[in-house]
Parts: sequence; C-alpha cells; structure tokens
Amino acid sequence: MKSRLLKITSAVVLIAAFMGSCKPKNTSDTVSGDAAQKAYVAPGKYDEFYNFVSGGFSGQLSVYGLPSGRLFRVIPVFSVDPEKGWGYSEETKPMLNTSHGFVPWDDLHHTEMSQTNGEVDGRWVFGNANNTPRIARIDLKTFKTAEIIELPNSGGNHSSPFITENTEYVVAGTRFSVPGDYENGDVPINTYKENYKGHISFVKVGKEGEMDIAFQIMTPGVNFDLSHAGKGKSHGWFFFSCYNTEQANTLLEVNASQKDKDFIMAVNWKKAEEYVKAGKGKKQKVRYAHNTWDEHTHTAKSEIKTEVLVLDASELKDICYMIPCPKSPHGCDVDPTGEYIIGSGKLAALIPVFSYDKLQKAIKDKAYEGDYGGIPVLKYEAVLHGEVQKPGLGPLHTEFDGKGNAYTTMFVSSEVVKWDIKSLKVLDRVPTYYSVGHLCIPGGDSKKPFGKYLVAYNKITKDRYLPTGPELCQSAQIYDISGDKMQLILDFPTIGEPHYAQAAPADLIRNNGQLKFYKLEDNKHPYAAKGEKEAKVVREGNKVHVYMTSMRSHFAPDNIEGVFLGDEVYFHVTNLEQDWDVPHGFAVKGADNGELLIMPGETTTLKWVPDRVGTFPFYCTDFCSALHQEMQGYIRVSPKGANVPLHYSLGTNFPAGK
Ligand SMILES: [Cu+2]
Repeated sequence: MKSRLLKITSAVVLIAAFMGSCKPKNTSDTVSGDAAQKAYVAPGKYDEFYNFVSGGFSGQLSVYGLPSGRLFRVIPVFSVDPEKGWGYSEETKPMLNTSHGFVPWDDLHHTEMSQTNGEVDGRWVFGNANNTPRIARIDLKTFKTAEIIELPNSGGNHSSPFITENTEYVVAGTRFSVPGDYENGDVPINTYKENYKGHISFVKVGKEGEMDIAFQIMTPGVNFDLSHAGKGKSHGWFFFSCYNTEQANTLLEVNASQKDKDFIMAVNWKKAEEYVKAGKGKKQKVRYAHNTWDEHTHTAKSEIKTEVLVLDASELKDICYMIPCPKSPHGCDVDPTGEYIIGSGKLAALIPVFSYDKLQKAIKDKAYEGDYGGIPVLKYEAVLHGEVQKPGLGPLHTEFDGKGNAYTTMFVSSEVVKWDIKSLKVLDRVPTYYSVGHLCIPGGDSKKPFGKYLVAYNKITKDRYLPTGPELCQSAQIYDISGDKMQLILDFPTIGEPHYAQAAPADLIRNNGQLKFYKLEDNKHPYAAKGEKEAKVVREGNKVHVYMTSMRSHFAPDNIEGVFLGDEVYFHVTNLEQDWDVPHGFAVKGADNGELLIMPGETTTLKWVPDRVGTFPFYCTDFCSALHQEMQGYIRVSPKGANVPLHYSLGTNFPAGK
C-alpha cells in the first residue's frame, strides 16, 4: 500500500513538473551578433523552403517561408474559413461531411508530406483531424484541401498521419481505444480491459493521391500517441508509441503513469498485406465519409462507405510486437538510415534508442518476456541500441540532420538537445522560449534531411511578444544547424497552436506544375457561365439560379428583379479572369453564410435565403482594380405572389416599373 502511494505521489510530482515547465536559467534572450542576417530574406527575394505548420486547435494549416518566418497562406482543412469561403460555399460544404453529419471544426494536429524513395517529393501534405477522426490531403499544386477521409473505429486520431517511404500508405493509430464501431459500444466504461480495442488504419494512397482505407489492425486497448514508418532497411515496418498500457479508464494522469515501461508497437505491415491477400481479414460494418474535390467541376462530393477490413493482431501472431519503452512514450522517430528507432518517454529521464537489426534478431530468437493481450513483448535489452543519458527533462520529439545527429525537444527543461545517434553522446543544447513541443528540420523525418535549419514550435510564449489580453500568441523559433553548434536566428508568431510541421525546398514545390489559374475551357461546373453572354437567371420552383460572371470591374447581371420571399437564391459566380492572382469576391446583404472568394476561371456558389422584402446590394469583397468599389449590383425581393416578372440585365437601366 505504502509503495503504491509512493508511486502515485511520484507520478504526480513528475506530472506537475511536466505541466509547469519553466524557462532555463543563464540563457540569452535575443539573437546575438550577425545571427539575424541568416534569417533575413530581402524584399522581393524568395525563401529557401516552404514550411507547412499545423494550426492545432484552429483546424488550419499555415504556410511560412524559411528562413524568413513570413506567413504566405492559411489553408482551411478541418475548419470553415470566411476568408476563402471554405465550408460556406455550396461546393465546399461536402468536404466537411462525416458519418456524424457536417462537422465544420476539428483540431488539425500533425502534418506529413508525400515521399518518393523516402524523400519529400512536394506533391501533397497530409494532416489529421483529432476529434472526429479524419485524414486530409492538401494538393500542393493548388494549396487546397483535395480530399478528406474519416476513420472508423477510432477516437482521437492523434497518432497520424504518418507515411511510408513511397507514399504507399498514410497510417493512423487511434488515441482513445474504444469499443469498435461494429460492436455494441453500450457497455460499462469499467469494462475497458475486455471491451475496448485499438485500431490502426492503413489508408492506401493512389497515383493521383486518392485515399481509401485498405485495412485496419485491431490491437489490445491502449492509447496510441505517435508513430513513424520504417525506411530503408526497415521499410515495411511501422512503429507506434503507446501509453496507458495499464488500461486505466479514469484519472489517467496518475493511473496511466504506473508502469516504468510502456511500449513501442512494431508493426510488420508487409506481413499484414500478405494476410489481407490470404483473406485473413474480417469485413466489419461501419460508417465513414470519404470526401473528394473535383478540380474540373470545382465541387466536392461526399460518399458514405459502410465496410472496413480488420485484421486481429492477437490472432495473427507475427504482425505486431511490443518493445518496452520508458515511460509514457510520446514521440517515436526513425533515423534517416532506418536502423534506429527513438522512443521519447515524456516522463523518462533518458532517451532509449532501439535497433532495427536487433529487433529482427530478437524476433528470430523469440527473445520474449511475455505477451500483452496476445502480442509478444520483446526483451528491452534485446532490442536496445543504447540510452542517451541525462538528455534533459521531458523528451518529446526527435528529428535528424542526415549527418548522424539527432535533435530532441525537451518540453520540461525547454530546450533542444543535439546528440550523436551512434555514440549517444550529447553534443549541444540550446534554450527555447518556452515549452517546446514539436520540431522540424526540412525533410527531417525522411531519408534525406536538408540539415540547415531547425524550427522549434513552442507551446507558451509568456514575455516573448507584446501582450494581447489573456491569450498570448503561439510561436516558433528558427535555429541555424549548419555548424557544430545550434544558433538561434529568428522568432516568429504562428497561427493556433503549432503542432508538427513539414518543410521542403521551395523549388521542389513551386516548379512542380503549380496552378496559376483555372482554364475556363476546362471548367465543367454545371452552373458555370463562361462568358457574359451565358449570364442568366433561371427559376426552378422556389429555387432561383443566378449564372453570374465577374471580371474587372463588374458583375453580369448586375440588376435582378422577380425574386420572392420564400425563394432560395443560388449565386453561381464564375470568375472570367484568365490571369494569375485575380480573384474576385462576392457578398450580398443579409447572407448568413460568409462570402465567396472565387479564383480566376473558377465557379463558386453562395446560397442566399432572403428574410425580408426589399432591395439588396451585392458587391465584390476583394480589391481587384481601381474601379473595384464600382463592382456592385442590386437584387430586388418582392412579397410572395407579387406581380414582378423575373428580369435581369447589365448595362441597360430597367424601364421604370412597379
Ligand atoms: Cu472584384
């Protein structure tokens, strides 16, 4: 009893230290000497790298330049966005559909870029929704969310989205184990051990990026935290950190910190593929949404799927193995060679480094110390390459520079620590302001890191910036890591809470067929008007479809009459411009639906249900030319049954009528 109490107390003390992290002593507060010049990108010059930073609770992805830290774009992913009309226009609403209906918010946690031969290839960025589990694919030709797939049997999609070295799969582990969607989930919560299961999803990625859940692996109930794919020699394997191997269902801050070691689960996904082919999976009834964006109709489609293939890890003995890992592991990172797997126990005082070769030998030798829910548990020492001693407090995440060095963030002691992967010696440490979570080296989790810059993403900024009320901005810090010693070169504020980020050389993305405008002749939107002559207003029952065009500096038509109270008006606006970077906006008074921002050559629809009789102005919300203010029109709404004919025009004043 006494020792149990002691255990609980020490766990609470550790957690308190974890929560209340502080700024390290004896640290320089500013960039010194000429270091700032390294982050300076002169006006008119381009940055070297694109940096794709998750916006955490904002549900958005932000795009920054490195090394300048300049913000280029905010991409709505699991969020509605009035700036771009995302989630407001009729075309984009299906992107946010789920099996629970329209879910317009989710926290976007991690980002992962597509890879070819283990190197970032600049085609897509993937992101994960945590709350209503989903994975999104953002197309880097358009910097737009192109696809979202929901994950069944999951709760809290945190361990996601991680990618195999040829983008064969995007992989996601459930954070919360829950009863499977195909089971009766109406069970007592304290039957966690019997009824709660983990599910790991392998989402196949096609040539054009199209996603589809190939299979899931069912595991004992634990909390999966993070993950990374094997690479090189360990290609074909996946590694997941898991905590709550205690299988607690209450007060996890204490009850899930009992054991000295939890696990990293190693998954042989090539073997799982063989079992799928051999028909070892079970088809389970579930419901999940699969939403896709069509670049030709500029319209999303949402489909509900009803089946998923599940492999049971406790039956198929050689797909999953548990590697003991101290203590409540969070980050799980694989070095560029694929040999070393780094576990980061957020309550551990050391960093264990595991060896892929030793893992293979231990499996061959059956060096097991038992099993966990039917999954073999390997002996810690049999798999261990070694431990980094006294690295700092609260190790979370590790990235690599491709020169044999690893860089680990320390949440509690607020620093980044550089160490040698082979000798496990600490080489350098630099402070961060304040508690650092993720970090990113361009290509730093791939086979080919660009080891020039390291960006630390901080959770708290305290006295770092001008105050903005009770909430302060979130931030990132850039370090030059090209020399032996890390050097701080810039701080910059970020959107939301920056979680994971990815970065790639700028040329790889901007010279990869990036779209400058949509060609009008390719526009297959059913309500497109490809010239002013095609502009018209058509009544179908109580629906009024306005085929509208916009170009500098007018709409066609710009006068509309014959709309009645009770009508639903659909403004289908086609932007006729065929020139880079000339969007037009559209807004009408009283619309409860945000505005639209329409790219050149694109058609986008605003639904407007007038709530009163009157005359309502509409206008372009995006400054497009000197006569932008003149880009406007009127729509008249009459009482239901009034004797006002449907009428629309441009350039001719209506005859004075009733
Ligand atoms: Cu305009």
